[in-house]
Amino acid sequence: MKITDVRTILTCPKQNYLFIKIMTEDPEIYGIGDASMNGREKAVEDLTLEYLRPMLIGMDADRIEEIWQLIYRGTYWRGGNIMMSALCGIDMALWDIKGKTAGLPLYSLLGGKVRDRVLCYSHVLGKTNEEKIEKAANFVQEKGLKVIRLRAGLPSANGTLNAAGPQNTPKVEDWDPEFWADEMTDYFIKIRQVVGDKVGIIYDLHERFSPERAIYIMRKLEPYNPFFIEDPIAPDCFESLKTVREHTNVPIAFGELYKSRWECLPGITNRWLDFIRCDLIRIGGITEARKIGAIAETYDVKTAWHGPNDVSPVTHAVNWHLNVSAYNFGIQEDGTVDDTVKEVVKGGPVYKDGYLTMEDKPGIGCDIDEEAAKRYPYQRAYIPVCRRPGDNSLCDW
Ligand code: CS2
Ligand code: MG
Repeated sequence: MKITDVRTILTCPKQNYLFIKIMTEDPEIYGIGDASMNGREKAVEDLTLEYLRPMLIGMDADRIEEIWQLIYRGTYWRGGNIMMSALCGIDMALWDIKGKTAGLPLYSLLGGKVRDRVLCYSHVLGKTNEEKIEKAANFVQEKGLKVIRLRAGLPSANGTLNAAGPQNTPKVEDWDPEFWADEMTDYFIKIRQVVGDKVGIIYDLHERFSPERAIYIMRKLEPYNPFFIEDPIAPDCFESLKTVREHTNVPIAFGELYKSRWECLPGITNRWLDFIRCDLIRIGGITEARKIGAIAETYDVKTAWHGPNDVSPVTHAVNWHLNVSAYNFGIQEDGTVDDTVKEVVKGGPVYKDGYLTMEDKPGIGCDIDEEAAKRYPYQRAYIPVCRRPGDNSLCDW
């Protein structure tokens, strides 16, 4: 079936999302993909419309692998976050078309279910530690979460969501990785005491620490049994990950900033990590996630695909299809879906008792209400930056 058009839908129902819609010769069959990249949405849109759209029109939508390779290798300047995000949106939309054409849900095309529902975790957010402690207790007792996630340093995730209005410069947050490590561990221990021993606690260190600070924190947390420690250090230096691995015993999840299969390789093949947690959008979609997942399975590494609120319910749905059909699934991060987002994006996983389920529909199972999307126009926004209060120097956010 020929591709007749590639369109974009850029909208901000609480957070900027960039969707890609691929139309086919059959007016009833189109595909939806997510190409959202927090803080750089317009750049991805421009690449898609100016360069990728003309070359895709007229191609056979069935040839997903061919199109993936054409965009990745055929550009010569391969990879990078902008290109991989556009490639992901296109890849998801093509898988959606394939599922709709076959009349099968995506998970069925991926080999069928190996589990009925998907274990998930949610973010404990709040402005003060007291608020977060109360939230953690509520998540476990009222909502039935089996695993919760804390994050180092940030009072809340408000800085990453941008419906508050257009910005001209990134928000600055105070942060001192050298001096605030003990606060990180005290907070974890308090939460452990409140939720008890049976609940899994994930700690997202958000690439914020040097290897030696990360090792210090992780060693202190070893007796409190973290489910995993997420992204303790920046992703750039593989030797640093090796060093952290060699000096601590807690499970490590890593990789939300990776943007290719090859960046994932050293951590997986050397077993410097236990959970690979790339963002599907950044690594090029379903086609690439399957390959990374298969390499991980070979090395006894589990998946924990990135799933914050700044990926849309379309990516959450794709994560779900991958999780339900992969033997080496570990856990899924669950973003809270705001009511305004639900106005724009229809479908996606549903939370119940610590797990995610999804209704059977052909393809990915999501659609965009384009009229609703127009009611929430794009607003320029930036991911915040961190500076040390002492000398105002920049550090990893
Ligand atoms: C975080 C993300 O979900 C996570 O684990 O690391 O919320 C991250 O901060 C955002 O995706 C940045 O846009
Ligand atoms: Mg993270």
